[in-house]
Amino acid sequence: MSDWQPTACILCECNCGIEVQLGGDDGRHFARIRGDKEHPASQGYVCQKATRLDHYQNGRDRLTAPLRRRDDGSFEEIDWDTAIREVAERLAAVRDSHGGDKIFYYGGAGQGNHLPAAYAGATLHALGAVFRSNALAQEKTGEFWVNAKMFGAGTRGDFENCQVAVFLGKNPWHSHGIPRARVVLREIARDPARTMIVIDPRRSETADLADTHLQLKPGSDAWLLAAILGVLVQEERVATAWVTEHTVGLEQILPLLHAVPIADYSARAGIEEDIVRRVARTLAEAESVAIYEDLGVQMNRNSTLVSYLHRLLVLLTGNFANPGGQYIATTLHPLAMVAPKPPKQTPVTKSKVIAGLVPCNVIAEEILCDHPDRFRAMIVESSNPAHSLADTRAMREALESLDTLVVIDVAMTETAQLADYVLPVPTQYEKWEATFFNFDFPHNCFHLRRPLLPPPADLLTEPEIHARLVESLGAMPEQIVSQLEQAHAAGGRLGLGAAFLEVSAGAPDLRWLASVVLYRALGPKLPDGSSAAAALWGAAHQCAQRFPDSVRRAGFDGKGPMLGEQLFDALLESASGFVFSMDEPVDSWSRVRTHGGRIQLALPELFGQLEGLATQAPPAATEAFPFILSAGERRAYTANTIYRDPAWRRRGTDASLRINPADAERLGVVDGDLVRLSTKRAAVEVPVEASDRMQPGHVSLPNGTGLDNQNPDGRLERSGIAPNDLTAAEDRDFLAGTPWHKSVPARIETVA
Ligand SMILES: Nc1nc2c(c(=O)[nH]1)N[C@H]1C(S)=C(S)[C@@H](COP(=O)(O)OP(=O)(O)OC[C@H]3O[C@@H](n4cnc5c(=O)[nH]c(N)nc54)[C@H](O)[C@@H]3O)O[C@H]1N2
Ligand SMILES: Nc1nc2c(c(=O)[nH]1)N[C@H]1C(S)=C(S)[C@@H](COP(=O)(O)OP(=O)(O)OC[C@H]3O[C@@H](n4cnc5c(=O)[nH]c(N)nc54)[C@H](O)[C@@H]3O)O[C@H]1N2
Ligand code: SF4
Ligand SMILES: [Mo]
Repeated sequence: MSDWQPTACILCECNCGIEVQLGGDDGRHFARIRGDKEHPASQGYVCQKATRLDHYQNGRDRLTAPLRRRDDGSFEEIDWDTAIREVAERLAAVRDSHGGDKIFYYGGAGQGNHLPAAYAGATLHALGAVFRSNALAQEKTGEFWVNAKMFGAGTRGDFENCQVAVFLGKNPWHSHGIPRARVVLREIARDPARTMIVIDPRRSETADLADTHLQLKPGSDAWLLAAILGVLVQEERVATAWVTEHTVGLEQILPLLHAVPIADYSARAGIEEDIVRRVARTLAEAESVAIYEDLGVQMNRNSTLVSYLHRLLVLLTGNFANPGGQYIATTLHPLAMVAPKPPKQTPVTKSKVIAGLVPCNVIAEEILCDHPDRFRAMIVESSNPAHSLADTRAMREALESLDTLVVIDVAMTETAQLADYVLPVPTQYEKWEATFFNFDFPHNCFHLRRPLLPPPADLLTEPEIHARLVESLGAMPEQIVSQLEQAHAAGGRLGLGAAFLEVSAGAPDLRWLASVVLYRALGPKLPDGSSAAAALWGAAHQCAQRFPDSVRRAGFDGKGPMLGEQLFDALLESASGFVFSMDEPVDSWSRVRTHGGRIQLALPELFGQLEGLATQAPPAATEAFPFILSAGERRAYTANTIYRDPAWRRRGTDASLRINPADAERLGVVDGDLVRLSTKRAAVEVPVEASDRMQPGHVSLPNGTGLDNQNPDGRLERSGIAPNDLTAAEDRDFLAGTPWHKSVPARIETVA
């Protein structure tokens, strides 16, 4: 067996540091995996899912050569030169006859690999493509919109240090999202001076540890949060001095919150008024409160409103830029793709484009029509929208109707099966990779991972694919590349930096092509084949310029451009990741970008929805659909569609429909029985599992199940339920367009 090699788990945004020993017959298997104690964020922590990573590295449906679809629908292998040339020609033809804005880009990153997104912007620019999206636009765009309006930046809660922790539609025990989640949760639960509040219709594993579990009715969060805010205002518990000093707009929201009927809204959420009042007082009196909202509310009714009410709770109790409250993190590389800005609205449905992203729930509609501005071609990279987006039937139909679909992936996914060209890449353990999910506080970390083993075949990395596509499209500024090479030969990276600034002045487009230009000019000079890190060089300099004090506190002392150089060196050399910045809570103030550094409390775009709660009701049982289905729960053995082999899931019940025991009894079903689960969109058969975690009337399906694996004879075989067969794209937030997956009206019938 080989030595332990450091890398990271790629299954969730935490990207815990791990160490791997290779072994097996061919030396290509992950024989042993353990947490990496040297990793500055995870410190040796891992959850049970990471030990199965061989199911990814040596996974089902692996691609080993570029594929082209034949007229009869089957695929044939082609060489890379043909693949790159034909993909470039087909996309250029769409651009030339219909305009580059008809080419739509989806993905660019998964839970563990964000370098594709750092390079893909260059391809988009070369094609004149502007519209793009990814999974963030089916979960986080409502939250992004609210944060942008209120703070001009993203906020996170400091759960290591908070006195009161609130998890709102978030189950960190299984889904993580904060480093060393289970350790942090246990610490809060054990400490009598700290309080944990969980808002979840299900008694989640996190709720087991909570001091207070608000087991509300599914989809009723807006009423509950409005009631809590109503208490703060009506009992005069608002941190008025703090709010007056730091925010604007209080006078606009006070009347709305004075008008909230607390008893009525508490009842609509299914929570006793006394408990709602007690929770509001706990939040008002706490030294610090950190709140984490996630899919339970973001994929649900009134989601953007809930994101807003969440921020009002934080702010009316003065919990921003205080120790243990919310903060704005430093960034080494932005999460958003570096690409030309799209228009504010989508071409066909005129939906709001937030953070540069088209709402996922309108993508099929933007394709399946005869509108002259419809999307006609698509590049999908590191994503599986034919499985992960709402309404799979419509999504598949849309993908099939495209003039050209190009998929860049490691595996033959449900989306790749529909492609015209499939471009295979090395796994995340066969190349240099990194993620931009770096939001930690007070110390923020970055981890550039080294390859553990070479790819099994002639595969190109994403940076190489994008560089070649740009070249094939004739858009690579070759002269600038050679100027930069010469500058590097004469003056190293500092010389290259000076030359880059000089040429940028005369070439405004260069910023969009910078990644591939640096990949060609600087990449080959970087150590150990780390050319994919070239795009991070500029990012390290920007980080040093934007956050010099935080970077210095992390132990870097260079002057001028040397600070950025030091950061980049540390990035290349720290095989287990490194701390690039060290913050103080007050640093968040310098990152607020609204109203002269004051936070904007009033978002009039949402006032109508807030007032509208009075005349609406949370989703309720009807005769046709007596159950509310949450389609896509994170469980012990789910991991999006990153693991394609169902055998990785050793606990079979992780793929079943969970139902309250009394409901199961009423239906006359026991664990393992198949039931017919119907929504307005479709019906499927699924095994049930009775669970007292579920409240009566609420049922839950896992996420990531129901993949179509290829059998050795080429036939596809489905295992489990694909949740988006059951969901409908039109059930979405009025503002952000995010789906209502967590409260789908459903019916359950027994099957013979
Ligand atoms: N094990 C595992 N971990 C993962 C992933 C995975 O696939 N598997 N995926 C990762 C990704 S991509 C993401 S985005 C995160 C998501 O992480 P989470 O958002 O924590 O995951 P979910 O289980 O989808 O939803 C969280 C909770 O919302 C609750 N919920 C359902 N309906 C409602 C409601 O009406 N109101 C409220 N308040 N809560 C409700 C559910 O009962 C559930 O406990 O997880 C990440 N981590
Ligand atoms: N109904 C319902 N639907 C949901 C959810 C839900 O809760 N309910 N959750 C949603 C959420 S929050 C998310 S984030 C999405 C996730 O859905 P997607 O964003 O579509 O992505 P993943 O399922 O994470 O799949 C990642 C893809 O990347 C590929 N891949 C792995 N490594 C590499 C690599 O190195 N390079 C390239 N190019 N590709 C690679 C994998 O083979 C896989 O195809 O699912 C969403 N869908
Ligand atoms: S928390 Fe678990 S799934 Fe997430 S990165 Fe760490 S080991 Fe992987
Ligand atoms: Mo996600």
